[in-house]
Amino acid sequence: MKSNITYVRFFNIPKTKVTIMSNGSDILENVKECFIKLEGPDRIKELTMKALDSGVEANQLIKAIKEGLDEVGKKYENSEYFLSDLVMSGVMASEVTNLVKPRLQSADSEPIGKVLLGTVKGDIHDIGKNLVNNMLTTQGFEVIDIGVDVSPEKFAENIQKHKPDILAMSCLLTAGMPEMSKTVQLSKKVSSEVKTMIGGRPITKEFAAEIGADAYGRDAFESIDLARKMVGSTTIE
Ligand code: B12
Repeated sequence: MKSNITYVRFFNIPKTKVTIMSNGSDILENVKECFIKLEGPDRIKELTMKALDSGVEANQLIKAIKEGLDEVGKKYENSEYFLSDLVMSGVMASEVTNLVKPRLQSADSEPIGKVLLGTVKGDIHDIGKNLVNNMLTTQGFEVIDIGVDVSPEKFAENIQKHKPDILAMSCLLTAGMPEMSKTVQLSKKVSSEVKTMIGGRPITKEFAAEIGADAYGRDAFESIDLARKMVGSTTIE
């Protein structure tokens, strides 16, 4: 049975020992460890700043937080962590992405394509979606992010309103997958031109093919290549 007792955990948890950081991989291990032990926003900010100051690249940090969050997810699945722990991991991840964002390469002035982005109906997870937004924006796309818990109808309305080249959807809950399917079908009804790109933890290439989506992206980095291909852009390497 899950209980609120876990709130105490944030304050009692022993910190990972402060390693004298000799290289990037030590720091990245500490970042991952900090997530697994849920040491809190202040500690993760401190580690992220140290990592960035030591020349660790933004994409390596993003990979480390993903690995840390995967472990948190496993602990939640095993009832070792509770919902409040998931909330804490989300807060910590947002701290890292806020610090990392300015270090990502900034875009040229002319957008190379327009992307409508959102998380599907019933799903409020937005860390992965926000990473996709950051990646595409910094690589020269105009991204219209309509948030989380977006119904198929709201996606369709926004396709008609903004006329994007690409509809990008994120889904972290298996229960959200039918909504993704409905949205793909509806998007085809309202636009013969918009291409669909989907991603998120339970999503696979096979699922994308099954629901008629144009592409599946494993991570935010892959969304860049997929989006470029979709708009036929060869201008940015
Ligand atoms: C943090 C978290 C939360 C936070 C979210 C905070 C936030 N602002 O997003 C909170 C606490 C709110 C939360 C709530 C819930 N959660 Co939660 N959560 C997580 C956790 C630990 C991490 C998710 C995450 O952000 N990962 C890091 C990001 C970077 O990864 P990502 O989103 O997958 O994105 C990457 C790729 O998938 C890809 N990607 C993502 N989107 C897209 C889109 C495109 C177009 C492309 C190309 C790529 C792409 O790129 C990203 C990497 O670069 C996961 C466990 C896990 N391992 O995923 C559980 C998890 C997703 N949650 C789970 C559950 C069950 C819930 C709750 C139902 C719990 C509850 N009892 O209430 C609620 C659901 C609320 C709702 N209606 O949505 C389950 C889902 C199980 C399932 N199969 O459905 C998981 C898997 C935990 C578990 N192992 O049980 N959660």
